Amino acid sequence: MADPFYITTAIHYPNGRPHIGHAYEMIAADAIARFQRQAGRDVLFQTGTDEHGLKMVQTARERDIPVRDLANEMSSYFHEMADRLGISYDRFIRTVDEDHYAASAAIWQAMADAGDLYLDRYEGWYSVRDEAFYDESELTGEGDDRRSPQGTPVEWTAEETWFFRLSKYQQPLLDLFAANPDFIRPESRRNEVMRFVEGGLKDLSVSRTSFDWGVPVPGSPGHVMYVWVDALTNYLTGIGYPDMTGDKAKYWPADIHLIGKDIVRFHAVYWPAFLLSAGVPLPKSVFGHGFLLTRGEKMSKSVGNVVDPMALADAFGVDALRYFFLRDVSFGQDGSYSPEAIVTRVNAELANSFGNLAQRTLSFIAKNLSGEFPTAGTVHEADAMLIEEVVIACAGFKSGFADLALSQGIEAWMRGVFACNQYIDAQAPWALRKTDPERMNAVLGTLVRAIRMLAIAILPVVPDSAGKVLDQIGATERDHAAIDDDGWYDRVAASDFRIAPPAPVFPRLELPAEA
Ligand code: ME8
Repeated sequence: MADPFYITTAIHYPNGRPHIGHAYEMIAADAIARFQRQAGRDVLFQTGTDEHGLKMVQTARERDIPVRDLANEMSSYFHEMADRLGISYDRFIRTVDEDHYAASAAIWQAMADAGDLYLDRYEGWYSVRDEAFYDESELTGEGDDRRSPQGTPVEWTAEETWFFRLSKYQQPLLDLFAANPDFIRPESRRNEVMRFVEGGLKDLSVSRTSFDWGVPVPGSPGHVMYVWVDALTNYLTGIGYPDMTGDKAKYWPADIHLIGKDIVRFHAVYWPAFLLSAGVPLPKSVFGHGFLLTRGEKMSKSVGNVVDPMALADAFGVDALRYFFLRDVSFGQDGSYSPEAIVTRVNAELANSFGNLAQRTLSFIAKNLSGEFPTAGTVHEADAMLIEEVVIACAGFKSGFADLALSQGIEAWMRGVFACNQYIDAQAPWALRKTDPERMNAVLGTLVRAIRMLAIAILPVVPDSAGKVLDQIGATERDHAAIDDDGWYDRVAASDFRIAPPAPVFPRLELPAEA
């Protein structure tokens, strides 16, 4: 039985249309999910929308529409975006789903049964934009200009709410971090969270009475759950909680909760505390990726630099966008996006390097060998050396992706592509056609082998285009075991498969006129 692997993205607030940060997170999670499937893991991949809370209520009020209509409309844009970007999710969860209400009620009940919930009066600062409570000491600014650590406005709230005994979990959480250095990654986020917990934890207000757009608190009319309680529970809804014996239960504990750096506290402090209280095993790791900036600046509606990911996909193509994000941004750190940067990166590495390698090689075989794989030839040491470099490049990709060092993984892969291009220039098969056809055969065979390995390795990043290259050479097996399958070449060569004149797979990008 394949080893289960459960990866989740944050669920996104559908109070507006998706932006590039949302797209980035989905793409990164998707690449990891695809990679783990190739490695033979039995993957469950969940993404979706986080539809409750005051921010949704207020946005609906501003637009003068029912909040449910806002949620339905906006959630559908996230769902469409996921499909457009080739996100291979198993479930697109919405927190209005019926089973999610059941899971949220169950975790609430389990925390209540543990004696961790009590009624009291909450008075303090709340940021609607962050959907977060803050301690006075965390705020900056004065009077009406008080701001959260994320720079969002805060308002004073006072109401009767349920409290969760978060303070009780301070030491258990510190023990957890000490025993599992990889629970929070990257390291910088881990340090931040440790400092926060060491500073002392106050009990957390976990219900609201001033609005009703949320999951009702069991047995407490007038209270809805604080949006983060139900939001975090989506990860358990996805595996069928509270039934821990059903067909999806094997995926728990989750392997990776992939989220952005601004919500690490919720995932690395509140969530494990809720789970400890409810007696549910803890996820294995939380990874806080960085933020994407537009030309180095924070995206904001008022600055007018919020980028529509669908427009980018239309302008450059989905795979180009995926490649750029995963290659250009060092995973875990902030990254910057600009049309020029996408065009430069994608043209240099995909169009001019890998694309050109495949295109030159395959069209030459289609034209000069009627598409047949050459079987005999004069082998030189350079051939084995190239294959060795490609094997190392694929291994570098794999170890990068296994460690969530995505950009380094792709960089290692690129070294394999460069090695192929050096080889093709040095061996010059086009010239050998007349002078030494036997040597030409060996060179072309080596290149086809190398192209196949590189295309399989890069599939998680550019699934559509790398898939097309593999189609062009009749390579149907695409998991990691296939990379090492030495017999593949001879089997296809012996079959009646022929390489047809290939359509270019990685087009050269142009800067859009308005960019
Ligand atoms: O926080 N670059 O939802 P959200 C990269 N509903 N990532 C970004 C980003 C940017 N510029 N801006 C936001 C929420 N993100 C909650 C999550 S999970 C149980 C509930 C990331 O729509 C952000 O860090 O505000 C988060 O991981 C995700 O997008 C959704 O943000």
